[in-house]
Amino acid sequence: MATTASDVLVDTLMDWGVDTIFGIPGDGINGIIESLRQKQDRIRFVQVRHEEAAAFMACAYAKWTGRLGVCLATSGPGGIHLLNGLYDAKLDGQPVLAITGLQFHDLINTHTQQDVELDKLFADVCVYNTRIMSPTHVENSVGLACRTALAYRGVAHVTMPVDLQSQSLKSDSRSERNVAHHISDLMAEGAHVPTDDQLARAAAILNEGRKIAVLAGRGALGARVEVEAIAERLGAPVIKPLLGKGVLPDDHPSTTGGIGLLGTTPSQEALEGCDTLLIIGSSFPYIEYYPKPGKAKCVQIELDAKRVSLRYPVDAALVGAAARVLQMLLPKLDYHQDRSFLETAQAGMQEWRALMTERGTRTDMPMKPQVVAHELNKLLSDDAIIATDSGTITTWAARHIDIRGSMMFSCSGNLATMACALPYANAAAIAYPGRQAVCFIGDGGLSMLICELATAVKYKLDVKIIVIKNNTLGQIKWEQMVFLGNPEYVCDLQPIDFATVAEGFGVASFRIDDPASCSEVLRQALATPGPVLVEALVDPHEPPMPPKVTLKQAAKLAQSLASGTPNAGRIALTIASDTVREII
Ligand SMILES: Cc1ncc(C[n+]2csc(CCOP(=O)(O)OP(=O)(O)O)c2C)c(N)n1
Ligand SMILES: [Mg+2]
Repeated sequence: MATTASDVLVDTLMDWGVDTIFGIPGDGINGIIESLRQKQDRIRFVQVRHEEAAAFMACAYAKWTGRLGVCLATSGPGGIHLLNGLYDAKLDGQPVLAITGLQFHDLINTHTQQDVELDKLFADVCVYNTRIMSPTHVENSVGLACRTALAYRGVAHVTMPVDLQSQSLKSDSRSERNVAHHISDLMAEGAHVPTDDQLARAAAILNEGRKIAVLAGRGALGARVEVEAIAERLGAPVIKPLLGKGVLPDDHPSTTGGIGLLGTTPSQEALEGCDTLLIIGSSFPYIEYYPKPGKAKCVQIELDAKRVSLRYPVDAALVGAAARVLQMLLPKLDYHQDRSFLETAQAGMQEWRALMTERGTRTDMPMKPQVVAHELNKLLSDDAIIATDSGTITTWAARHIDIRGSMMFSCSGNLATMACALPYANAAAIAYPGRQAVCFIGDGGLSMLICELATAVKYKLDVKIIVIKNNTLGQIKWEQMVFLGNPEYVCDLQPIDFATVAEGFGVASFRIDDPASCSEVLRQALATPGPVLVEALVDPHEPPMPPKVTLKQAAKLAQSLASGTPNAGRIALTIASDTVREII
């Protein structure tokens, strides 16, 4: 049988270690699908129900495994659907290859059907982006696409005219310069080690620091031992931006947990009070939470040189992978005898944990959303993989789900898109069968890609979906009120009976609306094999309180309540009773 251009494509992917592709077939990629059919014993195609989910799954597969994630979509609409997931990968720095179909090579740009030049459309999202011109152009361009996505931690895209896909390699005339097999699949990783001078300068700053705070983000995942060691040496609290939640277990004595609107008060106070800041693998985007420029000396460890001093004026920068650089830096650091800055943070964390327990154990009806996250946390395995979505649910997950053991946690960090959590959890279940894969999501987010319940059923994925049903786009409701002082508008959602919908998909389902039975229902749900959905009906008026409420925020909220927010009385009462309980 003649080798086709698509065969070369699939063989090249396999040479690069790709064993899974997420997508939906279509008439613009039938040649590629045929090659995948023939090689299905060596590379699996996971069929989703919306191409956006395929791109989210490719991104999540890369996040969970550290490998290249790959998605495939047909010409025109299929490719267009990928975009949001591809931007998620771009913004969170994940290696993803998108493969799409293009119209017949001699009809492009003639108003033919599905005539969308996807390479032009994807220009902004890609680190590598090409239109395949002939079967002999496949091996070198696809190899380079894989290499570039991995080397630059970004999105690569190849699009192939539909007629080329089935053309045999022999039928094509190879240009003279394109010598057959002139590339290999050897992936070389740059060593990126700082010089002795750079290390000495960084060490001097850290040795002089009296109140040192560490900000450890997603670039520090996998450097747990080294982060623990440096925190211990410096007597420094470790603050974890959300994508770095897995860097240290949440009960570790050095960590003050998350930062930002969904973070903890001790993290915010550590950043406000430090005289020295050590940033490890983080581009945490909320600049207002960093110390005021010039207030603290700053050392940054960062893989990507262009991100040095991105959010804070840095005094010493060490470019390289977190674990390796920390190993080089550690021997140069003195043990800090004065532990008072850390001890203040630890005392703050005790209070914070008591507050979270208070918020997570309330018996009020309607049930508080924190109760669900709090009870779920107690039941999760130490190797669970947790995906969460964008909304108030991000705050509940960030604060009430604790990292233990080898747990992993992710969400759409920098794009902060809704709808990713179910594809992320499905990808986790595919990558790690046998581990608990949990999707913690809002009713708005789930309804956007609810079709992916079918993917979970089709592949018998062991995913547990916890949908927090408040019948509103909660996060936006609070933003309208607290940031702008406006009355809430167009956030209410038409209620969906998710438990019944899930049954229609063939997903086992449970309902909770009472804190008294919350733990037991969650326990049953987690113990049920295969895909399971738990619909948790919660109080829509429970606010995601920032770690410290500013006067401006309080004034805006009052303004919003006074100027016609629906249910203003209920909201005021909820906030007042929360505050009174917490003070008592
Ligand atoms: C694709 C997309 N559309 C809109 C937004 C803006 N947005 C952020 S959070 C949010 C509300 C999420 O609602 P839901 O999923 O119900 O969670 P809740 O806030 O109620 O917990 C919206 C609309 C977004 N981040 N992504
Ligand atoms: Mg909601």
